[in-house]
Amino acid sequence: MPNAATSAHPTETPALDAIIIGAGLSGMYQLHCLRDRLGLRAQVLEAADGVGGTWYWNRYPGARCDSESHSYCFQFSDELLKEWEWSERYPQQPEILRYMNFVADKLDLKRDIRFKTRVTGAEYDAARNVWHVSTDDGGRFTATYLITAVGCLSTANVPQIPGLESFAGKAYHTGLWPHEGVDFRGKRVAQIGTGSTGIQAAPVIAETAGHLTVFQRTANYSVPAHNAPLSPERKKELMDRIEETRRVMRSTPNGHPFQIVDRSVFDVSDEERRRIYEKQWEVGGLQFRAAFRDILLDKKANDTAAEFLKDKIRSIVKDPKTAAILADIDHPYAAKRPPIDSHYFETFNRDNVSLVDVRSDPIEAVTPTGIRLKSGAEHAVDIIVFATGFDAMTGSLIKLNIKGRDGLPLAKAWEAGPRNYLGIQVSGFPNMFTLTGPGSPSVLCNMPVPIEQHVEWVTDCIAHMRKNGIARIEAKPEAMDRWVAHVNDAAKATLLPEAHHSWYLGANVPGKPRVFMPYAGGMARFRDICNDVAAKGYEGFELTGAERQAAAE
Ligand code: NA7
Repeated sequence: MPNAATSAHPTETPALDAIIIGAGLSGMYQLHCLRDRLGLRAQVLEAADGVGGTWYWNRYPGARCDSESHSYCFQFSDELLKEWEWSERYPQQPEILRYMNFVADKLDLKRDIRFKTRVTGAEYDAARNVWHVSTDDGGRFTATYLITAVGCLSTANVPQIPGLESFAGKAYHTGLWPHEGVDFRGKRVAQIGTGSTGIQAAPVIAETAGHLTVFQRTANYSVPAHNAPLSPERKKELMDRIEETRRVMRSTPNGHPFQIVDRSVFDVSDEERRRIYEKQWEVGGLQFRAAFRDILLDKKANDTAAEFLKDKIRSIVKDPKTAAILADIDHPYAAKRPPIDSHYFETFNRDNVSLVDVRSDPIEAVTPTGIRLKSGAEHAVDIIVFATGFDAMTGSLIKLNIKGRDGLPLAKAWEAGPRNYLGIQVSGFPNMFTLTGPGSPSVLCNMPVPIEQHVEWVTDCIAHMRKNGIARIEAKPEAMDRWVAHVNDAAKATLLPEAHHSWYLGANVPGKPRVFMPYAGGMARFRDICNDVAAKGYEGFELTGAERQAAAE
């Protein structure tokens, strides 16, 4: 059968079974599952001119994954795993993009992805029980299922600083980086933001910039990544242990290939704890937080890790004033997404790097020649790099301009923060699935793990519907209420909500409701809950058969 939407950008297309928005990891795998496993007519719509999702856009200097390469890939296919070889412990953005193209080509996905096509609206048509989707090039698509695969971190957050439009130099957001790169040689560069991105970018920018000034609002912890090329022996070892790695990734709360050690910070002496932290520091990466089970559960336990890490900053950074500003961290370790780095703190020992504390002296304006602070201090710069993060988790969904039953906009349904069931479905939006949506573990995990779980659950759900003549699935409002309460309780059982300015809470975007968005109850537990819901005949969802639907219309 000819594919519904490969003909050159028609204004009307024949009905599809599914429209998938986004060609990152989740959209690609969802296409493969629906098309190649269930035999459905599925179409991916993608704004970029290539696959990759967040890895297509985030091409900033130093962009690298914080998950170890052997775990940051699809696990569903042995063939894909065996044919691909990672070169480093943590993969760099170009290598990840190559991997994603390898998968897309291997599974022959690109013929069903319409690139350079941005979705501008989606509306549920109750009479026909279909979704109508419109795109920026005048395209109109109709499908039974609407699946959003837009990622959690894809809507750039550029702060509305007065005077920005008057800046005579160049300004870039890290998440919308020019493909041709940016030449920093001899330039005075301002970097605003010290989250995971800023911490990766600063050391690389500093290598070529004339001068780099880092504007820090919230000081941050970071643990060295100890990135290195993978030796042939290590590659072999990783391949030999593939089954074990998979088992660990499926059983841990955050989908990483390491276990959290089952001991309390207070089970060991101060001296022993220090030795353990030193060892974890040498191991490097996100594994640092796995040293004890209570680091993210008990403030006193967390303080021991926090103090260790602040001491490290003070011992690395030579200028005591700069060290004090960097170590003046106001939240528990890992309550915000914990960055990992390659020589971040060491970068402040370079002659061409300086730090400005914009917590005590906030940015007031961008001028034609640079950045002015509240105190009146001016920093003349040629380039501004906004490493200021994203309108995370909900931003990209709301931007799609989705309207459910009776024209209800998703933006309205989520006015007070995201409300859904299992992170996947919103009452009033039948047959719409939001992959790794708010309320699912997503960003608290090594992303390919929650992506595979959500995609497979949706695939099984759609297969069940088709087998049993179910025309419509929709989360029940009361199931949604219970889930939102459970997501809140899971967050409250941890220290995560204590980072008041975190993007997990939506606090980085002015006016965004403060709701803890990801599910903190752990990936393994979430998987069990989702499986249980399915086993109980999709408990908490309203399933409507084709006949009942016809009778009601
Ligand atoms: P983050 O983690 O949201 O970090 C953004 C940084 O930018 C953070 O330091 C912010 O300070 C700072 N920021 C944001 N707006 C401003 C303004 N107006 N003035 C000064 N500083 C500002 O984004 P990342 O891109 O680093 O990381 C996102 C995720 O991508 C990461 O966690 C990984 O999962 C991958 P704040 O902390 O808000 O005071």
